[in-house]
Amino acid sequence: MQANEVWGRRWSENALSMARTYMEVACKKQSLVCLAADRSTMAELNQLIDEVGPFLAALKTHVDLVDDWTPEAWSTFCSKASAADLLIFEDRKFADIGGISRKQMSGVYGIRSWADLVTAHLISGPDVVDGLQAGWSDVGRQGGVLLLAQMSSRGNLLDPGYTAKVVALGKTHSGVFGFIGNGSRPDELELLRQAVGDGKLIWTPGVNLAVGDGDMGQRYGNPREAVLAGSDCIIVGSGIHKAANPAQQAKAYAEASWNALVERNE
Ligand code: S5P
Repeated sequence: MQANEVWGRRWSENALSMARTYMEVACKKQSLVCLAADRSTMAELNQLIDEVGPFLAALKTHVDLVDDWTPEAWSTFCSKASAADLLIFEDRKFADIGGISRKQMSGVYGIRSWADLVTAHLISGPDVVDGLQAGWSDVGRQGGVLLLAQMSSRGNLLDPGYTAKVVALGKTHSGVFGFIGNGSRPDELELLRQAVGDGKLIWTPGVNLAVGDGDMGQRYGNPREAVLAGSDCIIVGSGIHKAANPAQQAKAYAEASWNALVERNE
Protein backbone atom coordinates (compact mmCIF):
# COMPACT_ATOMS: atom_id res chain seq x y z
CA MET A 1 0.00 0.00 0.00
CA GLN A 2 1.21 3.53 -0.79
CA ALA A 3 2.03 5.86 2.10
CA ASN A 4 -0.55 8.46 1.02
CA GLU A 5 -3.32 5.84 1.13
CA VAL A 6 -2.28 4.46 4.52
CA TRP A 7 -1.78 7.83 6.18
CA GLY A 8 -4.58 9.78 4.49
CA ARG A 9 -4.88 13.34 5.73
CA ARG A 10 -1.87 12.90 7.98
CA TRP A 11 0.09 12.63 4.74
CA SER A 12 -1.68 15.21 2.60
CA GLU A 13 -1.76 17.91 5.30
CA ASN A 14 1.83 17.53 6.50
CA ALA A 15 4.29 19.77 4.71
CA LEU A 16 7.47 18.48 6.39
CA SER A 17 9.62 16.17 4.30
CA MET A 18 11.01 14.47 7.41
CA ALA A 19 7.50 13.58 8.53
CA ARG A 20 6.87 12.00 5.15
CA THR A 21 10.16 10.13 5.42
CA TYR A 22 8.93 8.64 8.69
CA MET A 23 5.53 7.76 7.21
CA GLU A 24 7.17 6.03 4.24
CA VAL A 25 9.52 4.01 6.43
CA ALA A 26 6.59 2.99 8.64
CA CYS A 27 4.77 1.71 5.53
CA LYS A 28 7.79 -0.09 4.21
CA LYS A 29 8.39 -1.87 7.50
CA GLN A 30 4.71 -2.12 8.49
CA SER A 31 5.61 -0.78 11.90
CA LEU A 32 4.87 2.35 13.91
CA VAL A 33 7.45 1.46 16.54
CA CYS A 34 10.11 3.86 17.77
CA LEU A 35 12.49 1.93 20.01
CA ALA A 36 13.51 3.74 23.21
CA ALA A 37 17.02 2.28 23.27
CA ASP A 38 17.60 2.83 26.98
CA ARG A 39 20.58 0.54 27.52
CA SER A 40 23.77 1.69 29.22
CA THR A 41 26.64 0.30 27.17
CA MET A 42 27.57 0.52 23.52
CA ALA A 43 27.77 -3.27 23.23
CA GLU A 44 24.22 -3.66 24.54
CA LEU A 45 22.96 -0.92 22.22
CA ASN A 46 24.62 -2.45 19.17
CA GLN A 47 23.27 -5.87 20.01
CA LEU A 48 19.77 -4.44 20.43
CA ILE A 49 19.69 -2.64 17.11
CA ASP A 50 21.07 -5.68 15.32
CA GLU A 51 18.27 -7.78 16.79
CA VAL A 52 15.29 -5.48 16.38
CA GLY A 53 16.22 -3.00 13.59
CA PRO A 54 13.99 -4.66 10.95
CA PHE A 55 10.88 -4.15 13.10
CA LEU A 56 11.41 -0.45 13.84
CA ALA A 57 10.31 2.76 12.15
CA ALA A 58 12.51 5.09 14.27
CA LEU A 59 15.15 5.00 16.99
CA LYS A 60 15.10 7.06 20.18
CA THR A 61 18.23 7.59 22.24
CA HIS A 62 19.30 9.07 25.58
CA VAL A 63 22.92 9.71 24.70
CA ASP A 64 23.82 10.84 28.22
CA LEU A 65 22.98 7.53 29.87
CA VAL A 66 25.61 5.50 28.03
CA ASP A 67 28.50 4.59 30.37
CA ASP A 68 31.19 3.92 27.76
CA TRP A 69 30.20 6.53 25.15
CA THR A 70 32.83 7.58 22.61
CA PRO A 71 32.29 9.58 19.39
CA GLU A 72 33.60 6.68 17.30
CA ALA A 73 31.39 4.04 18.90
CA TRP A 74 28.38 6.33 18.63
CA SER A 75 29.06 7.00 14.98
CA THR A 76 29.08 3.23 14.30
CA PHE A 77 25.81 2.87 16.17
CA CYS A 78 24.22 5.73 14.18
CA SER A 79 25.40 4.10 10.94
CA LYS A 80 23.53 0.96 11.91
CA ALA A 81 20.40 3.05 12.46
CA SER A 82 20.76 4.72 9.07
CA ALA A 83 21.33 1.36 7.38
CA ALA A 84 18.03 0.24 8.94
CA ASP A 85 16.31 3.40 7.51
CA LEU A 86 15.65 4.87 10.94
CA LEU A 87 15.36 8.52 11.86
CA ILE A 88 17.47 9.10 14.98
CA PHE A 89 15.67 10.88 17.74
CA GLU A 90 17.65 12.16 20.73
CA ASP A 91 15.27 12.52 23.64
CA ARG A 92 17.24 15.33 25.28
CA LYS A 93 14.18 17.26 26.50
CA PHE A 94 15.80 20.64 25.94
CA ALA A 95 14.19 23.43 27.95
CA ASP A 96 16.64 26.33 28.20
CA ILE A 97 16.68 29.74 26.53
CA GLY A 98 17.21 29.71 22.76
CA GLY A 99 20.90 30.63 22.72
CA ILE A 100 21.87 27.96 25.24
CA SER A 101 19.79 25.30 23.53
CA ARG A 102 21.68 26.10 20.34
CA LYS A 103 24.99 25.55 22.15
CA GLN A 104 23.72 22.36 23.80
CA MET A 105 23.18 20.92 20.33
CA SER A 106 26.98 20.99 20.10
CA GLY A 107 29.21 20.16 23.09
CA VAL A 108 30.66 16.73 23.87
CA TYR A 109 27.85 14.75 22.29
CA GLY A 110 27.48 16.87 19.13
CA ILE A 111 23.76 16.10 18.92
CA ARG A 112 23.25 18.45 15.96
CA SER A 113 25.53 16.24 13.83
CA TRP A 114 23.65 12.96 14.18
CA ALA A 115 20.12 13.54 15.53
CA ASP A 116 17.26 14.05 13.08
CA LEU A 117 14.78 14.78 15.85
CA VAL A 118 15.01 16.05 19.42
CA THR A 119 12.48 16.61 22.19
CA ALA A 120 11.93 19.94 23.91
CA HIS A 121 9.75 21.37 26.65
CA LEU A 122 8.24 24.74 25.76
CA ILE A 123 8.38 25.99 29.35
CA SER A 124 11.01 28.63 28.52
CA GLY A 125 9.03 29.97 25.52
CA PRO A 126 9.16 29.55 21.73
CA ASP A 127 12.81 30.51 21.27
CA VAL A 128 13.92 27.06 22.36
CA VAL A 129 12.66 25.77 19.00
CA ASP A 130 14.52 28.44 17.05
CA GLY A 131 17.67 27.77 19.09
CA LEU A 132 17.56 24.07 18.25
CA GLN A 133 16.90 24.81 14.60
CA ALA A 134 19.88 27.19 14.60
CA GLY A 135 21.95 24.33 16.05
CA TRP A 136 21.21 22.14 13.05
CA SER A 137 21.77 25.07 10.64
CA ASP A 138 25.22 25.60 12.17
CA VAL A 139 26.32 22.27 10.68
CA GLY A 140 24.24 22.48 7.50
CA ARG A 141 21.73 19.86 8.60
CA GLN A 142 17.98 19.83 9.02
CA GLY A 143 16.01 18.43 11.91
CA GLY A 144 12.68 18.53 13.69
CA VAL A 145 11.56 19.23 17.23
CA LEU A 146 9.02 17.12 19.08
CA LEU A 147 7.38 19.27 21.74
CA LEU A 148 6.22 17.64 24.95
CA ALA A 149 2.50 18.43 24.99
CA GLN A 150 1.66 15.67 27.50
CA MET A 151 3.67 13.19 29.56
CA SER A 152 3.14 9.60 30.61
CA SER A 153 4.54 9.93 34.14
CA ARG A 154 2.09 10.18 37.01
CA GLY A 155 1.65 13.57 38.66
CA ASN A 156 3.28 15.51 35.82
CA LEU A 157 2.54 19.23 35.62
CA LEU A 158 1.57 19.42 31.94
CA ASP A 159 -2.08 20.25 32.55
CA PRO A 160 -4.66 20.79 29.77
CA GLY A 161 -4.12 24.57 29.74
CA TYR A 162 -0.37 24.11 29.21
CA THR A 163 -0.97 21.44 26.57
CA ALA A 164 -3.26 23.83 24.65
CA LYS A 165 -0.57 26.53 24.62
CA VAL A 166 2.09 24.10 23.40
CA VAL A 167 -0.20 22.92 20.61
CA ALA A 168 -1.15 26.46 19.59
CA LEU A 169 2.48 27.40 19.12
CA GLY A 170 3.73 24.13 17.69
CA LYS A 171 0.98 23.65 15.11
CA THR A 172 2.13 26.55 12.99
CA HIS A 173 5.89 26.36 13.51
CA SER A 174 7.79 24.78 10.62
CA GLY A 175 10.60 23.72 12.98
CA VAL A 176 8.19 21.57 14.96
CA PHE A 177 7.97 18.00 13.71
CA GLY A 178 5.18 17.05 16.09
CA PHE A 179 4.17 16.43 19.67
CA ILE A 180 4.78 13.92 22.41
CA GLY A 181 1.42 12.74 23.74
CA ASN A 182 0.53 10.43 26.59
CA GLY A 183 0.18 6.89 25.24
CA SER A 184 -1.12 5.62 28.55
CA ARG A 185 -4.38 7.58 28.44
CA PRO A 186 -6.34 7.22 25.16
CA ASP A 187 -8.96 9.75 26.25
CA GLU A 188 -6.31 12.44 26.80
CA LEU A 189 -4.71 11.49 23.52
CA GLU A 190 -7.97 11.90 21.61
CA LEU A 191 -8.29 15.44 22.95
CA LEU A 192 -4.72 16.16 21.93
CA ARG A 193 -5.38 14.86 18.42
CA GLN A 194 -8.48 17.05 18.09
CA ALA A 195 -6.44 20.11 19.06
CA VAL A 196 -3.49 19.24 16.80
CA GLY A 197 -5.48 18.35 13.66
CA ASP A 198 -3.74 16.40 10.90
CA GLY A 199 -0.86 18.74 10.13
CA LYS A 200 1.59 17.37 12.71
CA LEU A 201 2.45 13.93 14.01
CA ILE A 202 1.87 12.73 17.58
CA TRP A 203 4.32 10.21 19.03
CA THR A 204 3.49 8.42 22.26
CA PRO A 205 5.54 6.83 25.03
CA GLY A 206 3.86 5.01 27.91
CA VAL A 207 2.75 1.99 25.88
CA ASN A 208 3.23 -1.68 26.68
CA LEU A 209 1.58 -4.91 25.65
CA ALA A 210 1.73 -6.17 29.24
CA VAL A 211 -0.97 -5.14 31.65
CA GLY A 212 0.05 -2.80 34.48
CA ASP A 213 2.26 0.23 35.00
CA GLY A 214 6.05 0.52 35.06
CA ASP A 215 8.71 1.56 37.55
CA MET A 216 8.84 4.89 39.35
CA GLY A 217 5.53 6.34 38.25
CA GLN A 218 5.60 5.34 34.59
CA ARG A 219 2.05 4.64 33.35
CA TYR A 220 1.29 2.30 30.46
CA GLY A 221 -1.53 1.89 27.98
CA ASN A 222 -2.16 -0.51 25.13
CA PRO A 223 -0.46 0.27 21.80
CA ARG A 224 -3.57 -0.44 19.70
CA GLU A 225 -5.67 1.94 21.77
CA ALA A 226 -3.00 4.63 21.51
CA VAL A 227 -2.94 4.40 17.70
CA LEU A 228 -6.74 4.34 17.47
CA ALA A 229 -6.83 7.44 19.69
CA GLY A 230 -4.56 9.29 17.26
CA SER A 231 -0.95 8.30 17.89
CA ASP A 232 1.25 8.04 14.80
CA CYS A 233 4.19 6.33 16.48
CA ILE A 234 4.44 4.23 19.62
CA ILE A 235 7.62 4.76 21.63
CA VAL A 236 8.50 1.46 23.32
CA GLY A 237 11.42 0.97 25.68
CA SER A 238 11.47 -1.75 28.31
CA GLY A 239 8.69 -3.68 26.54
CA ILE A 240 11.38 -4.48 23.96
CA HIS A 241 14.84 -3.97 25.46
CA LYS A 242 14.10 -5.81 28.69
CA ALA A 243 12.27 -8.69 27.00
CA ALA A 244 13.76 -12.19 27.04
CA ASN A 245 13.42 -12.16 23.27
CA PRO A 246 13.59 -8.55 22.06
CA ALA A 247 13.10 -9.41 18.37
CA GLN A 248 9.94 -11.36 19.06
CA GLN A 249 8.54 -8.52 21.16
CA ALA A 250 9.54 -5.85 18.62
CA LYS A 251 7.67 -7.84 15.98
CA ALA A 252 4.62 -8.04 18.25
CA TYR A 253 4.64 -4.26 18.78
CA ALA A 254 5.12 -3.68 15.06
CA GLU A 255 2.13 -5.85 14.23
CA ALA A 256 -0.09 -4.34 16.92
CA SER A 257 0.72 -0.79 15.80
CA TRP A 258 0.43 -1.46 12.08
CA ASN A 259 -2.85 -3.37 12.43
CA ALA A 260 -4.23 -0.50 14.49
CA LEU A 261 -3.28 2.00 11.79
CA VAL A 262 -5.07 -0.11 9.18
CA GLU A 263 -8.07 -0.37 11.52
CA ARG A 264 -8.04 3.40 12.04
CA ASN A 265 -8.57 3.85 8.32
CA GLU A 266 -11.55 1.50 8.08
O1 S5P B 1 6.17 11.47 28.84
C1 S5P B 1 7.10 10.80 28.47
C2 S5P B 1 7.98 11.25 27.46
C3 S5P B 1 9.00 10.42 27.06
S1 S5P B 1 9.94 10.94 25.71
N1 S5P B 1 7.31 9.58 29.00
C4 S5P B 1 8.35 8.76 28.61
O2 S5P B 1 8.46 7.64 29.14
N2 S5P B 1 9.23 9.20 27.65
C5 S5P B 1 10.39 8.35 27.23
O3 S5P B 1 9.90 7.16 26.64
C6 S5P B 1 11.31 7.94 28.37
O4 S5P B 1 12.39 8.86 28.50
C7 S5P B 1 11.79 6.54 27.96
O5 S5P B 1 12.95 6.63 27.15
C8 S5P B 1 10.66 6.02 27.06
C9 S5P B 1 9.72 5.04 27.74
O6 S5P B 1 10.37 3.86 28.11
P1 S5P B 1 9.58 2.59 28.69
O7 S5P B 1 10.65 1.67 29.12
O8 S5P B 1 8.72 3.05 29.81
O9 S5P B 1 8.76 2.04 27.54
